[in-house]
Amino acid sequence: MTPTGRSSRRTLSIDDYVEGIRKGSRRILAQAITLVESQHPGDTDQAQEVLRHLVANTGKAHRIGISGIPGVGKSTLIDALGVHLIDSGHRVAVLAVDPSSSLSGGSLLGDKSRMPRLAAIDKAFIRPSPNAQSLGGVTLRTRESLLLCEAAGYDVVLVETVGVGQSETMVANLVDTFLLLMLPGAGDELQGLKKGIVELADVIAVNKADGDNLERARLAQQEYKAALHYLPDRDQSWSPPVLLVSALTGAGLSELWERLELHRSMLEESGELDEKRQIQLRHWIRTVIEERLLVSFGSHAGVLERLHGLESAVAEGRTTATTAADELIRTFKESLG
Ligand SMILES: Nc1nc2c(ncn2[C@@H]2O[C@H](COP(=O)(O)OP(=O)(O)OP(=O)(O)O)[C@@H](O)[C@H]2O)c(=O)[nH]1
Ligand SMILES: [Mg+2]
Repeated sequence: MTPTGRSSRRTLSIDDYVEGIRKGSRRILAQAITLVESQHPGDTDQAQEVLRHLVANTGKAHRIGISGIPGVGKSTLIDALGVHLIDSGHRVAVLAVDPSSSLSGGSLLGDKSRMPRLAAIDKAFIRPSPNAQSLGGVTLRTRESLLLCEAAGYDVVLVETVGVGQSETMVANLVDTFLLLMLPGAGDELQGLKKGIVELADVIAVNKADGDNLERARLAQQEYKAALHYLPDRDQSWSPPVLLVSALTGAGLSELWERLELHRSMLEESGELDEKRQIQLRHWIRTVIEERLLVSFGSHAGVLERLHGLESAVAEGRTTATTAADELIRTFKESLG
């Protein structure tokens, strides 16, 4: 973050943020998200104050997670779907959760250059993944950014995340509908069939069903449909459809949107939406507590003082890892006294 960036944000008051977002200003929304993403304690307090004022204006959007292995076409699909939605009167925001961004220092997910058509439209708002310390941190920031987008009047929020590791589980925990993109013909294992990602999916779409790929896409569709039968029934009222789409040609996109909307209306009508969001809120509180506790534990002077010695003791076989961990926790707790 540049020093000028910080000082220009500083000139905004809580009211400026709150009013600006309520009026739907993209510029102020972007600045508020920067505030939410900031690790600076002063910014955190201000961000929470802004969120407290806006929380009553949140909750109305259809929150959709979009996952799938790198290169499956998430950004291209978001670009095409986003334009389609805006044409039919929606306001679309795109956020991203990238677990690798904390390592690489830069984020590819949510990159505007991968969504050129949507990025050129005023009614769309696109935000790349924050570079936070941990996946938990990235997801927490994204959840708060999502609330800010809702308060700014976006009625569809698309969250792009890569289908490797734990990020899709975290994203499934902050959306209403989880869309999993698959490739025609790539191995099941590669695509997470065996890793439990498919269990999270509310809708599955085989992308790149175009040109020479079409036949293989149809085969993949049949395979995934068959594979879904072997999964335990997680939900009586909804069985995930497996669709064919082409983000490139736009084929199948209207049907995809119909299914996504159908899933959301099923949630609303059955009362599951409220239930789901309640569970997500509880999960959110726990994640914040874990994040906060880990940070204060990890920076606690007494803990740091003893850490090295205890690590050596474990390495040399003089004590066990659990005993060492318990001692550190005792040191931490005593200081809370
Ligand atoms: N033929 C064909 N190519 C596609 C389609 N969708 C995406 N592609 C191409 O696939 C490549 C990867 O697309 P992206 O949208 O960047 O994929 P992604 O899943 O967002 O990738 P990461 O963000 O890196 O995880 C690009 O070259 C796209 O042009 C499609 O429906 N058909
Ligand atoms: Mg992408």
